Amino acid sequence: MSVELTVVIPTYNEKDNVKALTEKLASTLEGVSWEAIFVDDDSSDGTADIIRDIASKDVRVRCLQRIGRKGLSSACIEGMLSCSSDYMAVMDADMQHDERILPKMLEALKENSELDIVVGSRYVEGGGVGQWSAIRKMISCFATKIGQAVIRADLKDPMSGFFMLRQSFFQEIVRDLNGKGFKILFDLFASSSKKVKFKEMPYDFRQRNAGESKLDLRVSVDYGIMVLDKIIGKFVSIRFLLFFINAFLVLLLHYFMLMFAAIILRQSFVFTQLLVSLIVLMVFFMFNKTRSVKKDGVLKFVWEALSFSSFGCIGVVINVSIAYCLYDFGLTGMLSGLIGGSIGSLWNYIAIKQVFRK
Ligand SMILES: Nc1nc2c(ncn2[C@@H]2O[C@H](COP(=O)(O)OP(=O)(O)O)[C@@H](O)[C@H]2O)c(=O)[nH]1
Ligand SMILES: [Mg+2]
Repeated sequence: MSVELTVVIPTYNEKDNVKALTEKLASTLEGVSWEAIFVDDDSSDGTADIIRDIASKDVRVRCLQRIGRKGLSSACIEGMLSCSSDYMAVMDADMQHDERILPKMLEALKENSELDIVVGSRYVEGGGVGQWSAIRKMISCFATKIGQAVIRADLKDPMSGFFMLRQSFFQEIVRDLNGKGFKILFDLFASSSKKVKFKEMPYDFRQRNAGESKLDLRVSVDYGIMVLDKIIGKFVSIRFLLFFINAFLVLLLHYFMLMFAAIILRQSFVFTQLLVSLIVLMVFFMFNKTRSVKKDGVLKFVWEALSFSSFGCIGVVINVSIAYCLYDFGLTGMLSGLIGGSIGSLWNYIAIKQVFRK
């Protein structure tokens, strides 16, 4: 019998949730021919081993383990690409999404062949966000408003991570997806060239079952970049624009700190340039780090900071040597410092990003 519904579940450090979720799926989807694909980004807590163990006893379960890659949206896309069923659902592993509405979502898609997608919604009558703090409610509301404005659809919950869609609709737009960050539903709507036909189905967002949320500042930054990409991406490459903004801000910081240090410290040119370059390197690291203490633990974070600094130090040596040569040649301290800083930043951007960005 062929599989009718695939449930794609992105996981990162969810070892205590996968078994319970599989059991819930099995009971709620009784009578449906389903499969579950867990897409795990090489969790450090052994989530993939647990999924494989479940899969060895239940043929409906599969583990798609990705090594060296990260990201909720791209995990969902790869999960969906790996299945051939007519209908696909995406949901979190932590039981915040109410699996009991899956059969109703499936029914809605089967009944109405015009529908592309059914969205599990917290913001329609009957839905809710549970016990969120006022600040999280505010941030979500803000992100929702921006999302609605960009996709120009009356979708009440464009930030939802819980939905079911038709394989044919996914195939139509998969090549246009951005695939970055957390907001896959927004990506689907914003990438579709035709008007998406959708229906929202209410559910109450539950408390996380076990483990910790991976939501952090990076998620908001990625969302901002994706929104920008959808608005102006047709005219100018966002990566190109970000490169320039990044380089400009680094140089501005370098310039002001150099000025400040020259006035306050009154040390030799080489010492000042070295100190400023190291501080700028650390600021650059904080903005570009891929690991977070919350998500990956202290050890991985410190390891990335150390390897980043060692790479960055090569840039600093290049930068200070060039700056010193120019200074010795007769250029002013500020100009020599800035030229050295620019070359050092270029090294940081190209070399470090190649090594650390995944
Ligand atoms: N594969 C993969 N899954 C992720 C990643 N980040 C988060 N997830 C999963 O995506 C789902 C939602 O993440 P969660 O931290 O609960 O976000 P929140 O509900 O907004 O707090 C969970 O099942 C996570 O395990 C990632 O980088 N890769
Ligand atoms: Mg969650």
